[in-house]
Amino acid sequence: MMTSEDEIILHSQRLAHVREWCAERNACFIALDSFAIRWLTGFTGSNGIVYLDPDCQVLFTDSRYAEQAPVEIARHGVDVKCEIALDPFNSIARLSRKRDVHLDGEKCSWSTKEKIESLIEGKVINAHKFCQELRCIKDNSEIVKIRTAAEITCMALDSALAELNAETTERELARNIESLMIKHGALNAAYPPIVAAGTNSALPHASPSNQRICDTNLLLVDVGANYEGYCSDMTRMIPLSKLTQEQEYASQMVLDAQTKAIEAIRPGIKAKEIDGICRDAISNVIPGGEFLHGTGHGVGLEIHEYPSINSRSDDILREGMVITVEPGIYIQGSYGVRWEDLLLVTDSGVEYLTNYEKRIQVLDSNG
Ligand SMILES: [Mn+2]
Repeated sequence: MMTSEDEIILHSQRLAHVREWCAERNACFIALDSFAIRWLTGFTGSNGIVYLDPDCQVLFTDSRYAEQAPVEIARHGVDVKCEIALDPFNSIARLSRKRDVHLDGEKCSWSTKEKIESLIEGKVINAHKFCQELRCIKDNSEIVKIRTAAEITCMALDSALAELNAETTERELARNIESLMIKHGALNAAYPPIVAAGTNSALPHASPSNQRICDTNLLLVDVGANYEGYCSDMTRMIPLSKLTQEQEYASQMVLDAQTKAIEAIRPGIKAKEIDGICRDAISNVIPGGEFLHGTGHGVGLEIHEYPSINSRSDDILREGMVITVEPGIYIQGSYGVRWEDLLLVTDSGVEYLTNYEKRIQVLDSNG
């Protein structure tokens, strides 16, 4: 895979940005998780640590990646020093001198924290908020990848549904969607697809079962592809045969709530306001129907990233964020409805990254 000129500049800029942040507080920064490491350096291996301070940038990894790591780093145009080390913490302690070491506390095990603390002279400081903010505004190369992941998802869902027959089970459809995504260029599914027919749709995170889909009248599909590390996320309701009046009403109400919330999105709006619009629009519209989760989340290298769109969130939406809006109503033991789209926050509103049809009801047999 070729790396564009833009991307080469981007990775160097990202590293420079974090090192400037270090310089401002005379501190060091380490990235321990593969997502942050990939974002900073382009290295895609499963094990490594990126160490940054105002004067130095090092990627530590193990001998399995002795060949891959320098190649990937060079391809992304960053002059990170690559060191193969079984135990990099002594080196990190030496490099850090008396400075504090900042890291993402959400990505660091307790034992790793204790180990670093025992070796360094400075303190270990949780820089979780800084790490979240680093990646929440997507640059052009990231948006292109996320948009491609979304397009692949839509193509795969379309083909998989066209092949649906009376025998197809939830598990088979989930598998078919996944393999079609790979056929269309995805690395894999961004998360295990949720394929929930009939009563299973009442569970927001149902595991696909051996139930035959066409024995039921409605299907919930929550799928996303991973394209070059970047995720997409989308949920569609598929009417299989005539929905009951209540199901049709629930589906329409959730879709209307989603549309209304999306129309309100603009830079500067509070995430909790978007959540409130959905919650106000769908609470108590169906007897026994509950909205069991938050309205949405950021998407990028990880399927769930900053910001969070729920009633407890203090996050503010900003231009360049990629987020989901996914209200749902679930009636225990009966059925559930959720509509989810992936959206890019623009300077004045949003751009839909998932463009897949939304059909509430099956076409009348005589119409
Ligand atoms: Mn989602």
